[in-house]
Amino acid sequence: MYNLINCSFVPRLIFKNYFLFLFIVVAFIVNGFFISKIYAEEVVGEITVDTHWVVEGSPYILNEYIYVAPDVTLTIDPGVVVKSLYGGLAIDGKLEALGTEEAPIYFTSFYDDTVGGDTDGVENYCYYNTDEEGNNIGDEICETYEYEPEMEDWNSIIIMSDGVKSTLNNVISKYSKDGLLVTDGASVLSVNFNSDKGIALYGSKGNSFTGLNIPDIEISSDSSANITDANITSEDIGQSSSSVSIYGNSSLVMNNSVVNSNTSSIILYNNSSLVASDLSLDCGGDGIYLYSNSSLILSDTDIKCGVRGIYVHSDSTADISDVKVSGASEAGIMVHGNSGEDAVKITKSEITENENGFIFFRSDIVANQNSIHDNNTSGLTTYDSEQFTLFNYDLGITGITFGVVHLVQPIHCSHLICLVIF
Ligand SMILES: [Ca+2]
Ligand SMILES: [Ca+2]
Repeated sequence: MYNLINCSFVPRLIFKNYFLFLFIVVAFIVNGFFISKIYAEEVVGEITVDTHWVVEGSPYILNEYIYVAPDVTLTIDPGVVVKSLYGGLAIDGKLEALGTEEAPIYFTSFYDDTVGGDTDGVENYCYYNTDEEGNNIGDEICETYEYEPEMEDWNSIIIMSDGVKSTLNNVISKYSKDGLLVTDGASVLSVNFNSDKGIALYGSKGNSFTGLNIPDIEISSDSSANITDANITSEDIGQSSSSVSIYGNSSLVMNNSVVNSNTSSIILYNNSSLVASDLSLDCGGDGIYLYSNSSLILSDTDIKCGVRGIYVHSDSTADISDVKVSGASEAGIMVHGNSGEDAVKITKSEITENENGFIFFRSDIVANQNSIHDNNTSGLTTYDSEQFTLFNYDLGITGITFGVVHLVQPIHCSHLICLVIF
């Protein structure tokens, strides 16, 4: 059963006239005249009672923002296809998008023929060839044109119901303008969300995403999220400053995930935090860049980024262990201007094949059991007059500039000397 109270079979005037005509003609051709099956159901206006979208009513067509009122639940069954041109979903109630791995739910362009049938039909156009005087030559020539889907064909899914947790399971979103926005105290519990546009969490706490395939995510304005098994990959150059942005008193816990882009992987600032493990970061800018009272706890991570692997400054803190950092043109790890006691701890990590391995100044650091080796210009650079103690398993440090650095080999590194520099 499906609820028709808020639905209409009458396509709106938003369609061009020929489009409306084709819509009806194609529907009749495919379904036959007066066969009860609905070819495509357009949804208009507000949804004000609990509503259930089912496969039999699919694809559902949205050509404007469909508003789901407070205390109202829109439930979408596995396998349902939602197509849109210029429209979207604005959830002020609750969205229960309950796709399965076998039958995901699609949100896509009205022009997308690959799922939910050929909803847009084809455009027919006819013309004559003419001579130099403009006279028609020969018979009328008729051809058809197929509209192909493009990015930004429709708007977004906005979830904005204060205190309500919506579900997005096995949802595939394509060709939207703004992806998924969760805001105003709403939150999302999601398993397998796949989108060619990113996610924005704004004033949204307690989100959970397991199995996430998106180009970028922005977490801001007192938001929080837990992300596991994500692939955050963007092929667009310069689309955003980073793949993952966390700012404005926001926090992210991220595990077992991959972040790839031409820009920076993860940026956090303005009193924000990241707790992460088992990450693989491959990027053109900075791997993890934190500043302005932000904090990082990071373990079991491989960072291969073009400018800096990890960059910590402006009264931030970092606790880094079992991390490998390589490939940076400036520094594997750069730390400065963090006033807290033991502000930055780096243990059991390998910093190798960067231009400079580890650069620090005006920060209290604890670094031990690290391997800093085979960096191009220097293994270690500090501009401070204070004394630091670093315990290294590997003294393959090619340069130490300025400052007072106290390097001590642990006992079981017998092939290396104990080095003290003043
Ligand atoms: Ca098409
Ligand atoms: Ca078509």
